[in-house]
Amino acid sequence: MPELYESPPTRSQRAKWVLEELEIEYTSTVINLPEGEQNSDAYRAIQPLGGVPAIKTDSYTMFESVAIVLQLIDEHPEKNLAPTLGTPERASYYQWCVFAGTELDPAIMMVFDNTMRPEAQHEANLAARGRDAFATRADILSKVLKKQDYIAGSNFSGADILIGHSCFMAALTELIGDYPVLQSYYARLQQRPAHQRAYPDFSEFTRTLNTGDNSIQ
Ligand SMILES: N[C@@H](CCC(=O)N[C@@H](CS)C(=O)NCC(=O)O)C(=O)O
Repeated sequence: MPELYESPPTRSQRAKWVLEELEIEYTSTVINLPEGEQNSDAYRAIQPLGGVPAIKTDSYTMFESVAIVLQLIDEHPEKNLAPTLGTPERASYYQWCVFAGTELDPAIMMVFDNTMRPEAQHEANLAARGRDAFATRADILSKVLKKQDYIAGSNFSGADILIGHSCFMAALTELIGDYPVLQSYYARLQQRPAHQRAYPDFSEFTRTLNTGDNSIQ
């Protein structure tokens, strides 16, 4: 049975969401980030950067939220969470999966780090740069999602799990409000039972974010 290393609510939610969508039984180890558990030698042997998520299966250990989602979906082709290999739809799927990790995450995290991280020095100019970067990317996504329900076409796929988590982070950082198309897309994703299992009510966490009682990284 796979073991998920997680710290809710972080990018480990992507791995949890895909496990839930694929109906894979798994066990979970919570890495307490505020307590620094990610820096233990034991965890660094699993994830050398000390981040979450990571996953350990009978045959491999891996990290990187985007890669974990892609790998688990490939192991369960019967669940149809990725378009057929070699098709134009598959090209779009790869594009948006990578876009989530390389374009959306850095923009959103720049805003998060400079507005919400309790222990950090906040730099207003960096927050503004993050907002600008997010705006450009949100416009690109909105143009696509105006024409179709899901980011890689008419069917839900792993790309929606990856971009959907970015929408969660964009909601947390109050970035999504200016993008109604993105908001209704995210609302559609939130209706999925697997999403609801992976993203329980995090409002208590959000409430304590600025008090320093909690931390997300
Ligand atoms: N690119 C990595 C980023 C992983 C990452 O930085 N995760 C954050 C939580 S969202 C973390 O664990 N930070 C703790 C730390 O780096 O000490 C992924 O997508 O899995």
